[in-house]
Amino acid sequence: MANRKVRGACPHDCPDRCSWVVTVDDTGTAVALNGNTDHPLTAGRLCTKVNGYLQDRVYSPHRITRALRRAGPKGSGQFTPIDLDDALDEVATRLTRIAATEGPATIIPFSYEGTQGLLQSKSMSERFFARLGAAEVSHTICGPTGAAGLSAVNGFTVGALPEDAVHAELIIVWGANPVVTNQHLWPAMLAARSRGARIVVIDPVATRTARAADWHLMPRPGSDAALALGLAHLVITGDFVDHDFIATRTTGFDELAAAAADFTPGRTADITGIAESDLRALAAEYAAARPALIRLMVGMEHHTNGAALYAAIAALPVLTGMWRHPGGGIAYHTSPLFNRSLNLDGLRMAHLAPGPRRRINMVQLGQALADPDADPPARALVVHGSNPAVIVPRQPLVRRGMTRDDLFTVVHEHVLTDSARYADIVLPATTQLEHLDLMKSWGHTDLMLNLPAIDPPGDAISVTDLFRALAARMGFPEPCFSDSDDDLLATALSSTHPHLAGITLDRLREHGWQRLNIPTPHTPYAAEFATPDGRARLAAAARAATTALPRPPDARWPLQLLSVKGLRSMNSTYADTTQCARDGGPWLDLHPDDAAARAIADGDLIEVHNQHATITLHARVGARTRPGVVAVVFGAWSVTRTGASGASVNLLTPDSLTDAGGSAFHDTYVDVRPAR
Ligand SMILES: Nc1nc2c(c(=O)[nH]1)N[C@H]1C(S)=C(S)[C@@H](COP(=O)(O)OP(=O)(O)OC[C@H]3O[C@@H](n4cnc5c(=O)[nH]c(N)nc54)[C@H](O)[C@@H]3O)O[C@H]1N2
Ligand SMILES: Nc1nc2c(c(=O)[nH]1)N[C@H]1C(S)=C(S)[C@@H](COP(=O)(O)OP(=O)(O)OC[C@H]3O[C@@H](n4cnc5c(=O)[nH]c(N)nc54)[C@H](O)[C@@H]3O)O[C@H]1N2
Ligand code: SF4
Ligand SMILES: [Mo]
Repeated sequence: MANRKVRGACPHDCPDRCSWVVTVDDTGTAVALNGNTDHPLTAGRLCTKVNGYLQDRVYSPHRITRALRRAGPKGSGQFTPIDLDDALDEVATRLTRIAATEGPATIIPFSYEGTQGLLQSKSMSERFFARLGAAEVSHTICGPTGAAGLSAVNGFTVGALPEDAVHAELIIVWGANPVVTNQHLWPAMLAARSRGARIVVIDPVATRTARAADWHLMPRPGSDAALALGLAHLVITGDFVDHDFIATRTTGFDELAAAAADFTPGRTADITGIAESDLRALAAEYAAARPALIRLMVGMEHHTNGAALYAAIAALPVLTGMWRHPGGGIAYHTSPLFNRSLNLDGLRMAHLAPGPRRRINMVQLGQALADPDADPPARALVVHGSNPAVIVPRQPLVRRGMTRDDLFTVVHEHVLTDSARYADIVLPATTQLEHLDLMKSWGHTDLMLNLPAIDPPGDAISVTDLFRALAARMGFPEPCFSDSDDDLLATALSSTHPHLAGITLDRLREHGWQRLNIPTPHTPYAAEFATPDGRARLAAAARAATTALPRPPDARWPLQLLSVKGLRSMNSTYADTTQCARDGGPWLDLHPDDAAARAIADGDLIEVHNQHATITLHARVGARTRPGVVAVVFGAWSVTRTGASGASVNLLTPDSLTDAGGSAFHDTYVDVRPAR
């Protein structure tokens, strides 16, 4: 029998959402995983991380294929394999008892973006926890802060489509690192460059994208609202504004002009650390481009004034009328196009909840877990598709909570992550090659079908099967808990929204993906904005002025720590792999002035410390950051595969919130010293 080819899609929390093809031999073994050559953005290429998916996850010797019961102290990683049925019985019995005696609100489900498949992450599990009346964890960590800032001005977050970058004459990559985090968009930017466009990067760190750009500006972290208002001031005083656009499509111009007037080039230069001459040059270049495109992603939102930064930036394409032009304006996430068109409510069935549910902000999971006097206290934690012991800020508190003996913890995983080590019961999860799923994208507009290619190894169970099995054991009578994965797929697609017109399951099966019905090029605000009166609200950008000033320095912790995404890891996924360990990291990027002041040389082992914790890393001394700013790749686990202690950066981050309730990861101040 010849090899079979099965179409699927990468499950990761990555805007590229690659389309892939799995080659399966006649023994049912996946022998190759390749990017789909038919998909325009994927263009036949996956990435460094996922090229290793077969050996690092699917067939990894470290993969969990049996259920495990804890056999040592929490966190020790000592487990005994048990039968899957026994494990499911135990989980069902414990959750039933906790719900009956302590109340269902003491049960905390924690899932995040390990897989972005709608079936695996947003269907049966959501129905189960709604029906149980468990606490509900708000997914605030990635995107909502930036989205709040953009929609405050535009009324909606979707702007230009990333691939329309090719039409731009100037591309400002503002607080984003596409060469690492959005690799399949970068070629569209390079195509624009080959047609004469310039690429400018605004980032306090000299990222790979910054190094590949035509011009790199390095502002002080968190000073971008001041930068945007300073540019707005130059655009207004230089009369680079689009008067007709302002008169017919906006409100609040006078408020914005008044607020921006305080951000003279001199003062803006003082606040941002960007030279006055550079500010003037950037404003002139921006205003002259037809059009200019600003690419925003997520990393920049992790400041206390995160939403304000995005709102201030949103003023620039409004003032200059950039939204009139294909490829002009701002490109941000495309996922709302799917959210509004697919039948997600039908998947989730939130109405199954017996009443209003307790809400916990995921940023403050540590408080919910560790506080014995919380009303109510946490009694169970059920994790799938996430690694809270690494990705949530203020880890000392999260881990203290996860160590509690009176907390029953279940983790559904591929490998023994930091979080899994704290579990009472670990359940083996299927990988993307072993389950069906429907995938939306937050970086393009193609809906994708992921077909299972191989059988799950051992006792590995999908998220949908896991929660069906628990619902059956717990006696939930609703027929929706018997829906098959095919039923769920049909539910997701049952919508009359025009974006889905012509998209059928048959077409998805045949091609692997289907583009939403969105006009190309996409000029969403050329005629009107998505606000009630159709006008952009410039007053929302003006309000950013009140939070635009940087925090005064603190002598105890003089260095601001930025934690950024890594080339060889996907958040904390793959941090355990040998390919990720290849460059010897994680490294702390340190400016030569800051290194010299502390007698630290390149490559030295150093301690990074603040009031929360101390972690040990190697210093990488160079001009990759501004003086006073240090940067580290986020995602390392505390316990690596070899058992050595790694350096999880979230041991140092606070659980303070952004102005839209997200995580202010970058609100982290530290000092460094040579390791003793
Ligand atoms: N290889 C890889 N790809 C990924 C991921 C990964 O872990 N690895 N993660 C995925 C996920 S979940 C996400 S959300 C995206 C994130 O994608 P990005 O947002 O592109 O990535 P980040 O590294 O979080 O942040 C981008 C940049 O913001 C900069 N920044 C921080 N503070 C400021 C500031 O105040 N001003 C300015 N101008 N810049 C600032 C940082 O220095 C950083 O270089 O990437 C996705 N893609
Ligand atoms: N300091 C700092 N912290 C950050 C960030 C930062 O930039 N700096 N970035 C933040 C951002 S933007 C994000 S999005 C979050 C990411 O946080 P998470 O979404 O939690 O990301 P991962 O660390 O990749 O953890 C996902 C886990 O899900 C598992 N998984 C994958 N597929 C499946 C499946 O099908 N079933 C089950 N049961 N499990 C599966 C993986 O093995 C992995 O361990 O981290 C946030 N934390
Ligand atoms: S992680 Fe991103 S770039 Fe890599 S294969 Fe998945 S979607 Fe493509
Ligand atoms: Mo993210």
